[in-house]
Amino acid sequence: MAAVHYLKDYRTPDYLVRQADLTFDIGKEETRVRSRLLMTAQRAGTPLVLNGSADLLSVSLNGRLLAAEDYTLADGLLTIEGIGDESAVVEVETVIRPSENTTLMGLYESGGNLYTQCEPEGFRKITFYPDRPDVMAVFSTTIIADKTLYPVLLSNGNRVDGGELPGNRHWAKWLDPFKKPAYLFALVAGDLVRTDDTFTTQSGREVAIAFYTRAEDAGKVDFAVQSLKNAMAWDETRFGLEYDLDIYMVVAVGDFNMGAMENKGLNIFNTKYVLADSRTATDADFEGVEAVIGHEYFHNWTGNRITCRDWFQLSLKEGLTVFRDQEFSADRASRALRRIENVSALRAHQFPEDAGPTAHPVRPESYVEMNNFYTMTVYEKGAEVVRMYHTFLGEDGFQKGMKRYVERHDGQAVTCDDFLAAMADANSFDFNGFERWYSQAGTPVLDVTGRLNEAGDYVLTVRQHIPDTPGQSGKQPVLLPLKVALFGSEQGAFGEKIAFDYQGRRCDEAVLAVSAAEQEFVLAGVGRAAVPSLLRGFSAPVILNFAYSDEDLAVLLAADDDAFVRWEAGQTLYRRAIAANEAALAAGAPLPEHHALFSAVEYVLEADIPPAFKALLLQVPSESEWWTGRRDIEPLRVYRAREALLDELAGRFANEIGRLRLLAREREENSGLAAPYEYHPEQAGWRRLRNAARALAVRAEPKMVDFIALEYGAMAHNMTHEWGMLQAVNHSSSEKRNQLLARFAEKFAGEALVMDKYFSLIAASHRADTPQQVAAALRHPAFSLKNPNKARSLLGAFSRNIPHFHAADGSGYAFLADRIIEIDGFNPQTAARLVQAFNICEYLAAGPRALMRAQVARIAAGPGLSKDVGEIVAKILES
Ligand code: B3K
Ligand code: ZN
Repeated sequence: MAAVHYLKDYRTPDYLVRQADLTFDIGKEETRVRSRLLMTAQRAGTPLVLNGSADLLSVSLNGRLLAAEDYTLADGLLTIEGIGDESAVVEVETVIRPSENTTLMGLYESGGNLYTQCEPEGFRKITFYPDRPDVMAVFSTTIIADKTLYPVLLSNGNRVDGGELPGNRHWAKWLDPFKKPAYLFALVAGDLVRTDDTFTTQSGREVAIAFYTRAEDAGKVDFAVQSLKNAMAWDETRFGLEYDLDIYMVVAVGDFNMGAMENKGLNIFNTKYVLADSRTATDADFEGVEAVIGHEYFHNWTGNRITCRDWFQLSLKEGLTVFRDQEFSADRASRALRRIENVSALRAHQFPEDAGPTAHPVRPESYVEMNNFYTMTVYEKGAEVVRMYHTFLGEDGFQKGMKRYVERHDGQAVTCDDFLAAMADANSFDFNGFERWYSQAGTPVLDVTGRLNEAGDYVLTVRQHIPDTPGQSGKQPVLLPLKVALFGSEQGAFGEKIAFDYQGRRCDEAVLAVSAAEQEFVLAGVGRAAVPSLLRGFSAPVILNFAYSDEDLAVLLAADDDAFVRWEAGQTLYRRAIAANEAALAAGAPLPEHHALFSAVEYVLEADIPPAFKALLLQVPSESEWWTGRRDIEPLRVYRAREALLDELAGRFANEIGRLRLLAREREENSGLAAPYEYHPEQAGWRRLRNAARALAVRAEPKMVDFIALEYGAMAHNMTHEWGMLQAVNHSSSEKRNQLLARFAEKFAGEALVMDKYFSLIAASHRADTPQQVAAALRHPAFSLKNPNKARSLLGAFSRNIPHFHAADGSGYAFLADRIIEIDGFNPQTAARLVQAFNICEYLAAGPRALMRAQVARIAAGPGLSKDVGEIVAKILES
């Protein structure tokens, strides 16, 4: 059994590292790493323990080479007893083989170049070190390598020295003056092309910006460079935080386990989040680049200067930094839309996680493999927790709290409690009950009722409960902000915002502090019928139930000035319609008419609503969002219920949708912008609407596929269009669909990121022959399971393809299980992500549950099971 790490076992480190001097001697097959650590004891007489799994060549202590009996080496720990002194110089020499490292953690090779990934515990694969975030040291890094193979030698901080060596070799020395934990260490060596820019900080310092890519990708970094400059300026104006080194480097690599990594001064990025031009990237991809570039930059303060005491505190930096990147994107463009997109993603992915076998608090209490805790809960729910401080305190109060946090903790490794204390102290705000957001898993449920009392006050009753999750029951209510307003529903006052008195103030919106299991809030002096607008802006990450009538929802959809509540009114109608269809399918009855939804959709199609928002209003909740929290799920029935609804809407509104499609096309093409097919938020909105309308049009009229095949060539100069067209035809059984996809694959054969899109289209198709096409894709020359982007594109998309993944004979489950077992053999982290498609197991109806369980059990019983995948499948099987 793999070891479990517990938060309650935290102890401050026995030794600190003051200074770490590293030398990497890079050879063709092997890299030798020498490390010289200046350590100081924090507890007298304790043994010195270093983490490491590299091949150890030698250890010396205070200049004396240790003999084998002077230390022990077992289970990844190097232990030296009886140090005695307060400070010690430890020198360690290791040898590593980056080209054999398929885990993409530690130092590894990709396309002949070398890259590192150390968070959370990759540094120990390079050398022996106290590999924990509360040990912060000043690092210098010297890199020696062949000049031809590795002309570029990079590490954290500023380059301080370098030179030539005999035998066509050269060296460079980097010094990072800011102390940091080992997880922020980075090294890159290889043949890369540099794109330069500069940024002048608010205090007038000039910072060099350098983006490194393969030569053929250099033309695709301009948007990312500009995004970085925007992010640097934004962090100064909104947070008062300035960059601190002389240079900021970003390196793009095609083989990467996640999105990007915030290593001090030397970010390493998945190519997906750096490279973007309108020929190969969709508008959504551009937005992803902007967000991730911002995210990694913002970590410089929230993560790097102030880091986590231990990995249980991961959300301290991730939740806060996601909040910051969300705010950056919102300030750049379309705040209301960004909010809905964030909420939609949270509900589609984090809510299921919080209701499933791997549910864990924002601050987890235990882990087997830390990599399994880079989750939607730690990141996205964590960001919602930070947003709630903001909602309670307002922008000024929140910034006061941030200032206090930075003043108190710069240069330290701290906890989520420290963050809460800074927010509370700077504002003298009582956050009692808020701390439970960090310790309790599960999505709180609010059951709300409202009534007009005899005095003419509107009284809201709020009941709160938090469902049990694995290992946690009997939870306490949390403190949360419930933002509310009231709207008139009567003739003559339809959709008018109604003012009320709350806490001695006349207002048209209030933030209610919900903190008890049951509470009443009186919005006084209302005096007439009102529809409550609840959870405005999605003010807390909860499930809110209120028995709205269809008429109430129509009021909110048409008149609410809060985009989230407006959108949510539509979503509620969609959910009701899917539920009704599902019930009819279960009973073998004819599908019902959804009158309230039909009028709502009619309104949305015709009303003057910004295009991107209109597209979001036409978005029907996904299956996973719909079935979260339920049991005995019949995936295929939910799928059919949802598809039937989409077919019905597409058919019924075919004319309106057709008109909308033409309007969107015209508005996009005549938007008056100089470069009509480049990324621009306004044009992106029209393109999004156009793609949404096109998909519905093809659904209503399958023969449109022929028309699209004709139009395709003319439209194929912009990836958002290409993607929109291919998505629209992707489920078609016509041979034309295959031809279009083949043409796409041929055109972009040399573009790895576009080929990812091709593979995800193949795997997402509802066509009957998708399993065969997916099997063929595995053998495609551009495909490789070893590349995480490829594995995720094909297998991740397949695991979300309801009819095929949940095929009645269990073949979809077996197929995915086979691939996971294969991937687990070389990249456990990627395998552990993919295996979470099986999280739903226990919540399925008996038939599919048995089939899925058998596959999970087969994975669990495999001989080479990693602790990454092992931890997840154990939780699924225990649930
Ligand atoms: N901090 C990294 C994630 C590291 C993941 C390790 N499995 C990227 C980010 O959140 O910015
Ligand atoms: Zn992050």
